[in-house]
Amino acid sequence: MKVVRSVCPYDCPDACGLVVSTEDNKVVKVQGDPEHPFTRGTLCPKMAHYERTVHSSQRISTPLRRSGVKGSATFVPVSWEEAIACITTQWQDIIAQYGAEAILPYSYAGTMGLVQRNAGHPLFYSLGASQLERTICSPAKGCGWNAVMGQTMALHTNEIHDSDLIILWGIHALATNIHIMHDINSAKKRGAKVWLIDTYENPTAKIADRVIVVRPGTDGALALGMMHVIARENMTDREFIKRYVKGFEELNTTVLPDYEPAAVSELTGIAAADIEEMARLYAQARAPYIHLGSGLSRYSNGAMTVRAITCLPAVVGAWAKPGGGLFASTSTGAAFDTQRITREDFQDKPARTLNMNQLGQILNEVNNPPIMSLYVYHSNPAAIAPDQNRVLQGLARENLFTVVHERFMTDTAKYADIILPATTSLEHSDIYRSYGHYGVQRTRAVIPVVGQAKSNWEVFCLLAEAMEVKHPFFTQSADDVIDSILAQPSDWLASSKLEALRAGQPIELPLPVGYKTEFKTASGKIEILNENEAEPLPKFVKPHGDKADFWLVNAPDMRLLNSSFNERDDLTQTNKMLLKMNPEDAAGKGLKNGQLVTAYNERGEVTFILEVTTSVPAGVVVTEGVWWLEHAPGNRSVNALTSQRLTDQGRGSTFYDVKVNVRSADNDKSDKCAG
Ligand SMILES: Nc1nc2c(c(=O)[nH]1)N[C@H]1C(S)=C(S)[C@@H](COP(=O)(O)OP(=O)(O)OC[C@H]3O[C@@H](n4cnc5c(=O)[nH]c(N)nc54)[C@H](O)[C@@H]3O)O[C@H]1N2
Ligand SMILES: Nc1nc2c(c(=O)[nH]1)N[C@H]1C(S)=C(S)[C@@H](COP(=O)(O)OP(=O)(O)OC[C@H]3O[C@@H](n4cnc5c(=O)[nH]c(N)nc54)[C@H](O)[C@@H]3O)O[C@H]1N2
Ligand code: SF4
Ligand SMILES: [Mo]
Repeated sequence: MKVVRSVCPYDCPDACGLVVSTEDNKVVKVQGDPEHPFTRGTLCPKMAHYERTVHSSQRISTPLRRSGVKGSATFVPVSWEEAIACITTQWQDIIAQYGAEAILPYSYAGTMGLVQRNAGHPLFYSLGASQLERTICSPAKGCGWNAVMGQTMALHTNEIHDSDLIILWGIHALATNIHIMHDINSAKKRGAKVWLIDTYENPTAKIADRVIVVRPGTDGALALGMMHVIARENMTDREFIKRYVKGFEELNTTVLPDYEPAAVSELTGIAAADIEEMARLYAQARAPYIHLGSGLSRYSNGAMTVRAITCLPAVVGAWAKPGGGLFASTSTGAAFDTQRITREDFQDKPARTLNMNQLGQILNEVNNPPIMSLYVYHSNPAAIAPDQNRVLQGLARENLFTVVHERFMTDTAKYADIILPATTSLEHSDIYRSYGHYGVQRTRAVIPVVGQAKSNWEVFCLLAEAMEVKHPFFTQSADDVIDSILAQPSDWLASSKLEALRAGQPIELPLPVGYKTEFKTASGKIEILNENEAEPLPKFVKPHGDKADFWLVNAPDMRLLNSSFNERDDLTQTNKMLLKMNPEDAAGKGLKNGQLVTAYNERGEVTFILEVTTSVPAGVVVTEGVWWLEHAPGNRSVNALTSQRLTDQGRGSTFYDVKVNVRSADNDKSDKCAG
C-alpha cells in the first residue's frame, strides 16, 4: 500500500489536505491530512469516499462521438486521434467561414487547481476565440468588499477562536465551509455565541444559538438598521472611527436616519425589537466576528448588500480587537505568477467577451459572428447555468459543434458532438490555493489515468499541436509549468516554506504582523464613504424579484458540490429535489407534504417533491442542490427557474433573486390526461 498526500480539487473554500492510500494503482482510501493547518485531518462526507468517484463505473473512459439526436446521450467510442482530428477539422472550417470568435470556451471550477483550471486560456488566446467572463459565483461580493476595504488582506479565520460573537451571515457553513467549525467549536467552549442570519433555518441552524430569518435580498437594510441603533445609542467606537474610518459622519447624517428599526422591520421581516437587540449585542461584544457567505450577493443588489454589511465592523472598531472583524473571502492571487499559465500575451488582438451567466442568450440570439462551436471543460452549464430552458435550447442547435471534456455523462455531455474523457485530481498534477484560508499545496498524480482519460492540460497541448499553434509553451508538461512557477516565486511565496511546498506538504502563506488594521484603500482608511463609487455612500436597494408568490432560495446541498457528486448514488439516493414550504403557505394552497408540486415562473416549470416545514418562513420556498436531470422528478431542474439577469456590480449571477408560483403537479398530470 502506498500513502500519498493530495488536495481536494473541488470549488470549496476549505481546499482540504488529503492523505490517499493506493493499492495496485487503485485508490483504496481517502482521509484528511492531520498536518493541514486549516482542515486538520477531517473531511466532509462527500470526499470521505472520493475513491467511489475516481473508480466509479460511470466514469467516461474513452472519447465518444455522437450517434443520435442531441441530448439523447447516444454515442460511439472513437480514438483520441479521431476525436482530435474531428475537432480540428470543424474548428478550421468555422474559423474560415465565421472567424475564431465563433468558438466559445465554457469552463468554471470543476477543479480549482491553478494549472488544470486555467489550462485552456493559452490555446483560446492563441486562436483568437471569444473570451468567457467567468462571473457565475460571487463577483458582486468582491465588489461590495472592495468598495469599503479596497485590497485589504482577508482575515485569518483562526480569529474565530478568539471571538465572543460569531455571526454566520448567509452561509450554510456545515455544508459549504465545514472546517471553520474547528475554531467555532473552540470559541463556543469558551462561551462565544453563534448567530445565523439566513433566509431560512438551514441545517447550520443546529449549531447556532440564535437564528435570524431575513427576507431575501434585504440584508443591506438590516445592516443599516443595526448601524442606526448603534449610532443613536452612542455605541460606536469613536477612537477607532477617528483613526481608521472615512465617512462615518456622512453616513450617520444622510443615510442612517432612513433606517429606523420600524422601517427596517417592514423591509426585512425582522421584528424591530430584535433589530435593536442585535445592534446592542453586536456593539457590546468584546470581539464580534462576521463570516459572510456568498448567497446574499447573488441578487440584483448584491454588491450594495455586501458593502452595507462590510461597514458594520468599522463602526464598532471590531478590526482592532483580537477575534473581531469580517471575513468575506481570501485572495492569494499575489502569491502566484498565474500569467505563466494563462498567457494573455498569446492573444494578438482583443476578442469579444461573453458573460457565462447569459449562455442561453448567447447560444440562441444572433451574434456577430454567431457561436458555432462551444468547448466545455470542467463545468456543467446545462445544469448549473441560469435559465436552463434557454441553455438547453441553445445546446440542441444542430449547427452548434459542441465538445465536452468530462469525467461523467452530465446533462451538458449528453448534448455534445464529441466527449473527451477527463482525469480526476488524483490522476494529474497541480498546485492549489484557497478562497477560504491561506494554505497552498502542490500535488502530483497518485494513480495512473483511469481508462483513456487525459487532463485538461494534456488535451489543450494536443489541440494546440493539431491546430498548428506553434509555441514551445505547449510542449511542456503540467509539472514543468508548476516547477517554473515555483522556481521563480513571488516575494510572498518565497517568504513561505518553499521547500516543503515543492515536496508536496501543505503550507501556509505568512501574514504580515498588524495586517488587520492595514487598510489598503486609496485613503488608507476603511471607506464607508467612497467617492469613486457611483453611490458614494451605501444604502438599501430593493432586489429585483419577479411577479410571483414566493421567493425561491436555491441553496447548496450537503451531499453535492454544485452539480458534482450527482454520480454518487451512495450520497444521493433519497431526498432529491425537495421544495420546502411553510405549513401556512402549504395549507393555503391545499398542498400536502410529500406530494409532487410544480414551481413555475415566466422562464420555466420544475417539478419538486414538497416538504412542508417550519424551517422556511411564509412567502419563501427553498430547494437545496443542483441536480442532474436524470435525478429530477420532472424533466427540468432548478435552473429552469433562475434568471440571466446580472448583479449591480461585477456582472455576476443572480441565482437567488427569483420568485415562483407553486401548484400541485398532480393537476398537471390530470390536465395532460384530459387533453
Ligand atoms: N456542500 C456543498 N458545498 C459547497 C457548494 C455546494 O453546492 N454544496 N458550493 C461551493 C461553492 S461554488 C461556493 S461559491 C461556496 C459558497 O457558497 P455560498 O453561496 O456562500 O453557499 P452558502 O454558504 O450555503 O450560502 C448560501 C446561504 O445563503 C442563504 N441566502 C440566500 N439568500 C440570502 C439572503 O438574501 N440573505 C441571507 N442572509 N442569506 C441568504 C441561503 O439560504 C443559504 O443558506 O460553497 C461551496 N461549497
Ligand atoms: N441554482 C443554482 N445554480 C448554481 C448555484 C446555486 O447556488 N444555485 N451556484 C453557482 C455557483 S456558486 C457556481 S461556482 C457554479 C459552478 O458550476 P461548475 O463549475 O460548472 O460546477 P459543477 O457543477 O461542479 O461542474 C463541474 C464539472 O467538472 C467536471 N470535472 C471535474 N474535474 C475535472 C477536470 O479536471 N477536467 C474536466 N474537464 N472536468 C472536470 C465534473 O465532473 C463536473 O461535471 O454553479 C452555479 N449554479
Ligand atoms: S468538498 Fe470541501 S470540505 Fe469536502 S473535502 Fe473538499 S475541500 Fe474539504
Ligand atoms: Mo461558487
